[in-house]
Amino acid sequence: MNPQTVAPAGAATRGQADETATRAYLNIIGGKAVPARSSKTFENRNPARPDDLVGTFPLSAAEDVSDAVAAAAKAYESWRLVTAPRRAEIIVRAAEILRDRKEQLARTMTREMGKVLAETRGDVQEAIDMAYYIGAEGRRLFGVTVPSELPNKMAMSIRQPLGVCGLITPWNFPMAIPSWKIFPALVGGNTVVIKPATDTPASAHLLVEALAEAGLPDGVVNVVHGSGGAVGVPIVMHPDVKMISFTGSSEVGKDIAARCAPSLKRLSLELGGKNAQIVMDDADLDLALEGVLWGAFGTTGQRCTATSRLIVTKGVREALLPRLVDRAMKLRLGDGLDAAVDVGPVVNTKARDGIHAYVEIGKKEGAKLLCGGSFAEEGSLKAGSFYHPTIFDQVTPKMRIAREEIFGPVLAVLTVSSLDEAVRVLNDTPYGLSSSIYTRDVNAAMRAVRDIEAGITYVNGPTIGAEVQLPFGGVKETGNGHREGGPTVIDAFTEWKSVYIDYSGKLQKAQIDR
Ligand code: UN1
Repeated sequence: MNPQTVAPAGAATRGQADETATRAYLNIIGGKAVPARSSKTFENRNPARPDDLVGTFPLSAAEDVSDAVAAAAKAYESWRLVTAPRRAEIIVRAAEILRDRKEQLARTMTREMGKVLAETRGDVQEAIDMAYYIGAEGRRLFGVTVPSELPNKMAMSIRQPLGVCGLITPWNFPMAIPSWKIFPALVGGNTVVIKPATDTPASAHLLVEALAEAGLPDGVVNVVHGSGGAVGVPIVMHPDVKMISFTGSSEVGKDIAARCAPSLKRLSLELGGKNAQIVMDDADLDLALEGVLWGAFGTTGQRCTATSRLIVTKGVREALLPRLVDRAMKLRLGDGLDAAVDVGPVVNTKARDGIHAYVEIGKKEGAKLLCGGSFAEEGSLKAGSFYHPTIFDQVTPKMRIAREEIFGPVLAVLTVSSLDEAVRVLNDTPYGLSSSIYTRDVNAAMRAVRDIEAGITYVNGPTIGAEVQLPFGGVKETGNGHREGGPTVIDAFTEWKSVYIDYSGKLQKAQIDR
């Protein structure tokens, strides 16, 4: 091993502005940049142009996780005693660094996972927003003070850190989602071991380098690169990791939950979605059209919040569908670094195969393919993992393409006769993350807000675009009741302690002295 000091990392990250540069990334453990103990590495390539090697990363294993957890546990002893406002100041400084470096970070992100530059700028912005939001939390971290039933006695509750938090993050929001977890963990006084997705290891790494540059003490955040099986599982199973926060598929989430169950380890899960946009007869159809195009095909359909079902009433379907198909077919596919491109590649060829398998399932189930349904291989697209925006009509609620998360540019259209039926169909999946209704009828909108089973409901907006200051998460198999974002994220990353201070000078007995 040849450890190098991580901070300051400005020179290394500035190198990323060169869109052909390849960087050899290392793990970050105890403030040092270190290779995997095995010295093995893996590559991260651009899904639009696989000859573009973005970086090489350590292919780590359980022994590297042990080193990282030991560093985080050591750092916890002093980090927990740094006051919350001082912890928050470091997060705010990191926000300033990210803001100054936004363009180059966005470009690296487009290279590593494909989404278009406007969206990767948004992803970095979401991390900046979260840093400022959570930065202010450093001077709140509210507890409650309440009256005691006994005289001369004070009763209050305070928040305490948990210890070492293990964070496992996905590739579709490579900086935003790590920021949703790292910043609240830090402001709460915890230390962190993070395993970023192997498809997008650079963005989370650069985020942690910004924190180091902002003055975060060594060992407070440690990055271990590698696969879910070799790195994620040892993080989950490590007895010194007190809490796990995971965003990804419901299948993996359930596996993690089972692994946490024997020790009752705290676990915050953000999992799958099968989000729907309802369009009622009285909707502004121009607006609904823009909404569904953005919700279904933005991020190439690879958001947890993506619109994967369009539920239309009979009165508007004939007016809406031809226009939707026409616009979907006109979306320009290509390298997300090109400003003229609307839709980038899907994250890798395995994901593209999985999307295509669902399209075949949809056809077999009897749904009618209106557009797309194939790999996009025209001209320069051939080298990358591109998929044509796809729309299925005549989908029924029991079809697999109406129920299962596809995580790609595939939209299923279901037709209904009433608001009640629309809400029933919307609710008829195992998931409950995001949802939307387009209507001009305030009564219909309010009933939808009341009756839809989802963590997020938009009125006259698409299913995507959550803001950091509101709770983010879902019901049913989308999660386990925690919320990221908003004040609620603090609950996931802190433990309540109730404190009673008796200044009566005598033994007082609650419930008995009365
Ligand atoms: C995700 O897809 O996991 O609400 C996150 C949105 C984004 C975050 C999506 N702000 O669409």
